[in-house]
Amino acid sequence: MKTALITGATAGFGRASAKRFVDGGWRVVGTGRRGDRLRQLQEALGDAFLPLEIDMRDRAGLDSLAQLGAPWGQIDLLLNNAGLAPPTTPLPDTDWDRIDQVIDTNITGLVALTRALLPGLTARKGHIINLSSVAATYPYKGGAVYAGTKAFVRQFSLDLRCDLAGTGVRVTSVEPGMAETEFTIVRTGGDHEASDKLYAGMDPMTSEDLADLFWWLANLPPHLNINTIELMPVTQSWAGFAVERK
Ligand code: NDP
Ligand code: 8X3
Repeated sequence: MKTALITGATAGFGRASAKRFVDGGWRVVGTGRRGDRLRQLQEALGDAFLPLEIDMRDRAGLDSLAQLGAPWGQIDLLLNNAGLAPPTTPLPDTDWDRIDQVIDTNITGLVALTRALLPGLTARKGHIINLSSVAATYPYKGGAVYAGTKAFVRQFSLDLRCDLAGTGVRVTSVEPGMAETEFTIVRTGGDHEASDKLYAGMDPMTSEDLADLFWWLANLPPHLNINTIELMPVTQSWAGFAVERK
């Protein structure tokens, strides 16, 4: 029986992935800050799911994940999924605490957890799937901090592969476009109307779409590494450059 550690299992991609992997016969350790959500998930998924209330900004909490005993500590897949975005307001108008929280969660927490788990993942020839975004590649107004963190995640993933050459550990950067989760509700500080409007009539990707992708990646033959994978709903594509005219 294989084991996945999924960060951010209380909502969106992470929650759907916990279900997908438990349904597929894996053991799943799921983390997040909302303990009530984690407990609900354990009630739904049963003994194959271990809920651990851990904030990605709590270094000691992240380190404790490397000390889990067997079988939960025998991690084959680290799904670095937890993440969030600050509002798309101009940078000087964006609250510093929101910016700090995003950088700390999306970058520092992800690196700290990966570093803590690498010895075990190396011993087991495991797999690391990191959540980047299309925002890492395509700039948009108000995206600077969020997109910057996701560009970091993409490059971190690629460079980590160099360090891991010869170990058999796989690393994949997943770069999704628009998927309807709690992402925009969190980004806007709880504005459900803004979130509904953003996804209205455009058939966005779902958390289950992403969970299926992670499942596929995790079950590829061990000689194969998908370095990066970018995906969007069919209804999403690119706009042109912004040009100033006199
Ligand atoms: P959701 O807001 O639905 O879920 C985010 C998850 O991250 C929650 O479980 C939340 O748990 C967890 N999380 C956030 N901050 C922390 C923290 N400090 N400590 C622990 N857990 C934390 O968003 P998505 O499912 O959409 O996002 C998942 C990932 O996918 C993110 O990295 C996001 O940037 C990325 N992504 C999302 C896209 C989209 O369109 N939805 C597109 C591209 C990438 P809790 O609040 O309980 O702590
Ligand atoms: C989330 C997708 O396009 O809102 O990573 O930045 S986007």
